[in-house]
Amino acid sequence: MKFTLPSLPYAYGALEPYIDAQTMEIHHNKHHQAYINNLTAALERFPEFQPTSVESLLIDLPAVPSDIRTAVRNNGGGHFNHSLFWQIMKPNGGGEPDGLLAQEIKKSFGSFAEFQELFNAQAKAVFGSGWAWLSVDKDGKLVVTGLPNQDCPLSYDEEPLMGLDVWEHAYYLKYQNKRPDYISAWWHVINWDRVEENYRAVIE
Ligand code: MN3
Repeated sequence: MKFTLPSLPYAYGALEPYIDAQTMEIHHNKHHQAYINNLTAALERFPEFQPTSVESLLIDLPAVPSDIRTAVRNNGGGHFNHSLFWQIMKPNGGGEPDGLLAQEIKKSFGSFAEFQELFNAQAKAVFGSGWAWLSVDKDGKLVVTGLPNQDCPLSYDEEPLMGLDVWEHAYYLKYQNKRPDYISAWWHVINWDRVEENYRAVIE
């Protein structure tokens, strides 16, 4: 199984002014690539252990040889999480979702505004590095969580629909210490069509 860097579905500068081109380039080309390199290096130590996908690794971390389990958790998570992150953003994105997901958000959280408030609170509350997530739990319910480092909802029996990277490398060049400003800006680049697709893939 060979892991490769997915190309971005838009140019590095396409999410300006909300996310700057230099951050996007370093984030994609250096950080994401490093997770792939480190994941590959870890798995090369156990050639008899052949995963079928990065998802399968994260869904069943206890099945990973214990010597490389932490490396797979961090770097496999890094690869999966960033691959999803690039897809759920787009230029001229933002606004509010419609369709099935919008109905479910309303049912689960009361309103889009209440969902957004909860998601923002989780993103702000991540201590140090991590992500905020909207996922579907094992009972089919929408859940908003904050997870540390590169932990992936898949490892918690949840299907991630969208995630916000709040590692400093995701925003520091433009926003410095002002994580809340980055979080507010990010809502302008969400690709709701893609998040809706992710939701349908889980429930259908
Ligand atoms: Mn990142």
